[in-house]
Amino acid sequence: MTILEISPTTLQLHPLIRELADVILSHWQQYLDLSPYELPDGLGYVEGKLEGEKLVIENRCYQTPQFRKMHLELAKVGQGLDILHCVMFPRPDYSLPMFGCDIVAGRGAVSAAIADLSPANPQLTLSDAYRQALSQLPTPSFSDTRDLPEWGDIFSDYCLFIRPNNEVEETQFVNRVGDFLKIHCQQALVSQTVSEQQRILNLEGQEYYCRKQQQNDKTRRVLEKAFGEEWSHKYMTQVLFDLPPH
Ligand code: BLA
Repeated sequence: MTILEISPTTLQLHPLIRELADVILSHWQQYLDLSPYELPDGLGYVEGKLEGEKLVIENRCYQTPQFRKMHLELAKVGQGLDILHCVMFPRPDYSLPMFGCDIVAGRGAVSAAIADLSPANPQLTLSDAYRQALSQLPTPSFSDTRDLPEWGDIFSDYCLFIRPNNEVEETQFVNRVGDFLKIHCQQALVSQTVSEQQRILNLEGQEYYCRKQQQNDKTRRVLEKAFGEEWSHKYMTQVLFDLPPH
């Protein structure tokens, strides 16, 4: 097992983002055999200006035998907007869903907290093993659930999309994402490689997922204001949601 030094963030972030980042990194370290993954063109740490405010992005990225790329991004826009973004891209030789998570906190309050294990196959279905494990989890209750955007057909029935209203709900969110990660890591460790035919279907599923995520105008707008159109297009298609190589 490789021991990787994971440095704590230097950014001042909303406590929910800090807690969730810790939960994600500790699950990765506890369950998986991490090696570094280099993002293209020194895109590990970037700074830009959004309407005169500094946008700072810190990336951590790893790979394992089952995952091509596990990306955790923490971003801060001036004093007003903190963002956590995380995606685990499975290697297409394994039939595993995509873990994805996004938290957006503006001026102290979290406006969006979303987490899912999203199917990555043309049928858009989770395997029986995942359904079985997910259905055993306690049912959370949140006062403010939000509607998915129109590109959101990629998300599973288990997708959480909420605006947490207090610390109890924030803790419930973090715990449930921890449950998702534990199930995902445990399933990944026992998963077997698939046939070439299934591998192609898994690739198609991941491509569909990425193309849909690339349609998120809210993410694009934040990036474009700070870094311009060309840079943002490259960042969304090569760093956040790059298509897996064939
Ligand atoms: C929403 N994402 C948002 C919003 C912003 C960002 C500002 C709007 C918040 C709100 O409506 O309250 C911004 N997110 C970012 C930026 C980055 C980012 C700048 O990750 C990166 C630098 N997005 C993801 C992943 C998922 C995701 C992995 O990156 C899900 C697994 C979902 N974000 C997601 C969804 C919305 C959102 C579904 C709501 C979009 C909408 O309502 O139109």
